[in-house]
Amino acid sequence: MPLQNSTRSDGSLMVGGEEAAELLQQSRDWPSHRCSEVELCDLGLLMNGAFAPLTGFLDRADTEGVIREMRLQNGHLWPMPINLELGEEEAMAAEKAGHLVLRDVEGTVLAVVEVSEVWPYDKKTMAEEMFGHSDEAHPFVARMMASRATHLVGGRVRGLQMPRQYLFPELHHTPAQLRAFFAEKGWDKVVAFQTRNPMHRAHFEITRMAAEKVGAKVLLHPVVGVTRPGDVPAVIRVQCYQALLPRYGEDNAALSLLPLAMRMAGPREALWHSLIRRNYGATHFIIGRDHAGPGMNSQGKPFHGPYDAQELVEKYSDEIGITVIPLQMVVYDPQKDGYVTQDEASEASKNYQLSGTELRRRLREGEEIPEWFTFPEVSQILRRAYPPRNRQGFTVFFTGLSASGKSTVAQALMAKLQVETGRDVTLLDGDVVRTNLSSELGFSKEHRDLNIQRIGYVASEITRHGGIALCAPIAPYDEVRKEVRRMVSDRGGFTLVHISTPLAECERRDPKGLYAKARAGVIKGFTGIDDPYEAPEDAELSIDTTSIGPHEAAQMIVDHLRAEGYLD
Ligand code: PPS
Repeated sequence: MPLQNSTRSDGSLMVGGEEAAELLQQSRDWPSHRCSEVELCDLGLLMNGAFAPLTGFLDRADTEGVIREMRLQNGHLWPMPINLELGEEEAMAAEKAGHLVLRDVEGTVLAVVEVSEVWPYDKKTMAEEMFGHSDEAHPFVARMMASRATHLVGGRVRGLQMPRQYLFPELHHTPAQLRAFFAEKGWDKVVAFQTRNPMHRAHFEITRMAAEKVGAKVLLHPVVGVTRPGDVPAVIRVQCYQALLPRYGEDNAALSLLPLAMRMAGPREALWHSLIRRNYGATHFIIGRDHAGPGMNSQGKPFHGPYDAQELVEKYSDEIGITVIPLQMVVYDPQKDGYVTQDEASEASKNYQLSGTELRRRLREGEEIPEWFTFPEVSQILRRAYPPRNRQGFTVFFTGLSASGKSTVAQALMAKLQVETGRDVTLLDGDVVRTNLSSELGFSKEHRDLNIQRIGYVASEITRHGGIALCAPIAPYDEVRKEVRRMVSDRGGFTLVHISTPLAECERRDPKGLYAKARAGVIKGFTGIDDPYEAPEDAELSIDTTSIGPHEAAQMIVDHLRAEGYLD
């Protein structure tokens, strides 16, 4: 029986009943691909109709048209390339079979792609055409460049099962469900608000003012898919939105989550967001200052002008099928005890501004968050998520040559911390890790990096859970140490301690006789002898144990942790 086009009139690409059973049966013979985080988001929104009029992943002509002209070959406005990225071998297999089965991380079959085109692509060129640059300070460019894919794959999607949403499943809706909800409620005007941040009072006022201006209800439509690294986790943000919702008053606002993978593409992304909100049934869409902005470039300059997004979307206003409400920044004016647009604000409002960095500092240090900035019910949730430093977990990461004294200082520090804090401390000593977690690894650069990544992963989990991790490997390479710093700092404190005891002293000590063996050529690739050690330039502390004993060294670290606020 030939496969039929079951694209439904609601834009959904789901296949049902016998047809689905047959497709699933056939899929056993076809190659399959585990979707990345971004692909999983894209697939879900293709399948539920949020990306209508797309019926699958774009082929080459559509991809190029979208990147260069923001149009599909059939003339439809569509600004964002939606592709599958594969390695060469996987791509060739998909081309040969003409079908590709898409799975989630656990291996569950979600969809089948009827492969129409497979082509090699150059990531740098694609980034330049799409973003106007290939600056890796841009989070999505960095993601693109880090990908190992070599080919793009296009083809129609036949959906079998929607990707599962574990986080607040009751707050995820298909476009058809949201449209039906608005119709049932008799909400004929709905203004949608996009955000990837917790909502403070300014955001609340923006949405309220926008709704009032056009006589509409509010749809809070935050992105919970892939956002900017370092953003407040979705689980916390959603609780903030839930707490804020009653402020709009009965029957004035709704909350629905959008599992979108943002590209942080500024103006182009604003246009995309508008089309998606139109598909979900919103009649109006707020575009504020620096919409979907990626922050600063590697020269410390903004990637886009603050109102570029509004201007671009304005240009297409006749075509997008949703009315854009461009909004200026609003500020708190103490004289009016309320929020007003910047041009209406009095001089005094200058003293009522709080940057994101300042907010995070106040949260971390347990300081007051003013009510004019954030409603107390929202601050309370943020506080729970950002405990002050003395209640956060932290990692002390030692690096240094063999026999430099890392393990001894780490042991002394562990004892001190246990006594002083009464908390549990985990010591991930280089030698010990190599007998369990990394028992199969040798000392090539690749294996050493893998060893440090594993230690970093365990330390980041301990830190995330509010614990204390001490790591004491040689960790001779700077890049992977920085990777561990990034991994851990996301979740709590990170202190790098360089045990900088010189090679001559380490060799003089030689407690395991390893330097002697290395000098004699019995051990090859020994750090400091015939293998590199990159001394850190970013260490918080540097301690030479030639003349400093372990207890004194441990005390220096305790003093540092206390000064940083991690210890009472
Ligand atoms: S690394 O580079 O961070 O992965 O090294 P690490 O896991 O800390 O392991 C270092 C311990 O292994 C022993 N050893 C060697 N060290 C360096 N180079 C070579 N080739 C080597 N072969 C074995 C050595 O005892 C190290 O322990 P410490 O405690 O540092 O002396």
